[in-house]
Amino acid sequence: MPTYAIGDIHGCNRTFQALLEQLPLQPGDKLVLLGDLIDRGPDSKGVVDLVFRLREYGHRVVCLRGNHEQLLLDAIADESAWNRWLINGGLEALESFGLARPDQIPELYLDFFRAMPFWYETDGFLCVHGGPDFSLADPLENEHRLLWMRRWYADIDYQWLGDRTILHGHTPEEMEMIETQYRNLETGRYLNLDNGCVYAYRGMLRSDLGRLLAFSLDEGKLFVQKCVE
Ligand SMILES: [Mn+2]
Repeated sequence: MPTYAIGDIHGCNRTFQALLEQLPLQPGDKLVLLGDLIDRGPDSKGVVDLVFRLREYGHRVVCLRGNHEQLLLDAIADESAWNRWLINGGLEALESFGLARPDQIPELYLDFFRAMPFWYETDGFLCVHGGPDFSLADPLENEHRLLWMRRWYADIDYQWLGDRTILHGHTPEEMEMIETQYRNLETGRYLNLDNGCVYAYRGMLRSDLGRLLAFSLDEGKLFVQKCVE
């Protein structure tokens, strides 16, 4: 089944749509969103609604949990965690719903966020938002770490990994570095698909960021869409 992994969308729904238009998508094709669909960008609700429509259209859409979806769920579970989410881009997400308080988010969306898996494996690819924690006996055992891990490439246990390749997001990376990972995929076995798309919208572009990326697991092709928010 043709499968495409997509990096951190962060509410950049117009860019998400533009990227999807680049893909030769057929009904039944699978999308794996690598987490952080929401927060910071202009239309978090629209991103989730688009996932709902894609599913109605017959696509299999696997939406991994990112640290931002976890911050939202933590806020729903405990009012004292509201501020932590809101100051980390949750306010923009809440505004996209036209709501003033986290506890007003409709159950339909909460169920969507609660159902997000922490990792997903398909066709020789291990997909996870932050990354595995190779300091643990089972690098996938600590769910919290999977959402927040950074700078783990030097610790990869290739025996544990076997013939799999890791696809991840969470840490905005410049295109040059991503392209190097892409060229070395056979040996390195990891690819970051987060080029910090939302930072173009936020006007915080200090470096070569601002694109949303998709990777075709079957053809090994990289698709690049500039932020159009
Ligand atoms: Mn993240």
